[in-house]
Amino acid sequence: MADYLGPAMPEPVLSSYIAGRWVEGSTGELYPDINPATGELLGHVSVAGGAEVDQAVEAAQEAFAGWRSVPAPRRGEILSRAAQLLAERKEALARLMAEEMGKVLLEARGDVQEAIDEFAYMAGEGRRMFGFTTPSEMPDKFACCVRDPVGVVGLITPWNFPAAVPSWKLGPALIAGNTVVWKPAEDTPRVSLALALILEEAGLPPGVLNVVLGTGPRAGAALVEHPGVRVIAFTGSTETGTRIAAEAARRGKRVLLEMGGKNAIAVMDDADLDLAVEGILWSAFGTTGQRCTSASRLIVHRRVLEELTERLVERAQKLRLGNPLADDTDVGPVASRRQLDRVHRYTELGLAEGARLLCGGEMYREGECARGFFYRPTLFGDVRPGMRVAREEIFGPTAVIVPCDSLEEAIRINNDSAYGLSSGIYTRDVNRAMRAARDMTSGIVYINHGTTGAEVHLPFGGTRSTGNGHREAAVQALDGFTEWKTIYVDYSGRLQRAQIDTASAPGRPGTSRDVPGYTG
Ligand code: UN1
Repeated sequence: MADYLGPAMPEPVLSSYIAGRWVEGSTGELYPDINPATGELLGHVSVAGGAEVDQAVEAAQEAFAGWRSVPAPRRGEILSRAAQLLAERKEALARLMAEEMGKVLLEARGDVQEAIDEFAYMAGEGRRMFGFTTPSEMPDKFACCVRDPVGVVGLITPWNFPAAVPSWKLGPALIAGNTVVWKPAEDTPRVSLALALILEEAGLPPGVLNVVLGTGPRAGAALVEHPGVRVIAFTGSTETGTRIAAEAARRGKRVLLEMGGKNAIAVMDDADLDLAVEGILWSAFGTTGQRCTSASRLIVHRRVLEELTERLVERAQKLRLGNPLADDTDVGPVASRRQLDRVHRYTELGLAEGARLLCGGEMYREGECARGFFYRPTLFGDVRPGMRVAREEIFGPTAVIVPCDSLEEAIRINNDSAYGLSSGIYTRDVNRAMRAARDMTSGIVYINHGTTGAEVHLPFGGTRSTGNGHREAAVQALDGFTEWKTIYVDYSGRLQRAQIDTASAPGRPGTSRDVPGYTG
């Protein structure tokens, strides 16, 4: 761990990292960094406030001119090196992540791998960053469009994907030539600092990426309000995202939002049930149900309802809860006491709403899990689409089964949601599959696959309250972090008036001007 944070890291109290230096929080407060599997104290965080945000924005502003002028392919080389360093340290970083937020090692490795993929992909963008050229309506005039960085961007990221999700924002922001102030989640300060230090080791000049460790209400709010920050990119709850959007609108900022989900998997009566069971377990209980893309609604055709339910319950009960660092652990803890309480409140709500608890529904405190924040994988049956457990994001190992009678009904239930991130459907009928792909109105649709597992070179994001129209990852992510600049080059050597001197268009009535080669 110390290797990661560098010899100068003032462990066990973690500080913000601004312009290449450790900066203690001026609030004078500390909060504990806790291992959710064991309850063990990993250290403390020195809480940054508005003063550190000001300092970080200033550092990013100072670094901007230099970073912007580094050719994009060179910036790409730095990202490429970062990808390489991450690959070399994948195991150690994954362990750090498992310790800090409880993701099982297999998935923590996947999280780091996604960051590796994203940096490698965005490194290539440094040699593309395509704009376009198009003919001018005037003779002897050239027209093209290029992407420009916007300036200082503010990133606010969640604890559930502490490497992958930040990389989706850092990759495009940095390759495009922006400088960054990043406020990572309170629960994952170590992984965040480790990632930032790797980028610096790869060659990022000081001040290009600044990490502010603070709370949402203080550091996050200060970042959103800061006049020097042009773009805010946020992943987190819909409630916070909506507040950020309102504040950003008042200040004329661009805001990129990636918020909640209530993702559904539909299972038709012709589905391969073996495959569906595997996909559902992985999507509902993988990452302890704490992915934005986790499946928390299962829309099941009545003809296979009984069989599928039985098989799911049997398998869910066999999932092994335990230390995320152990190879045979299937499900780790939820990330914090706060999350644990939230998940349990939804169990109580489901029971109160009249849903049938099929398995789970309680905390798990046996053996090595005694002191951690573990919750048994939970399934509810007899759920109607209108129940709150079928409508609200729980963000934990809980899925509800909603019966349906047809493909059309499954699609209708899927779409009738405040959210629209990811949907899946299991069917062997290609016609049904294609109709679902066409009519499911989420940002991502999987055929014969669960709802998780997005790849970095395809756009990621959702419809309705999941987002605000932007996409992360893939080339589309550049749209959030760049301004289009249109460049006209007039090489005629005389005044040419667009829209006025229309004689250059044969057959078009207008002012006759001396157009070489044209005698109209
Ligand atoms: C998230 O939960 O915020 O598709 C991201 C997936 C992962 C990313 C999830 N590749 O589930």
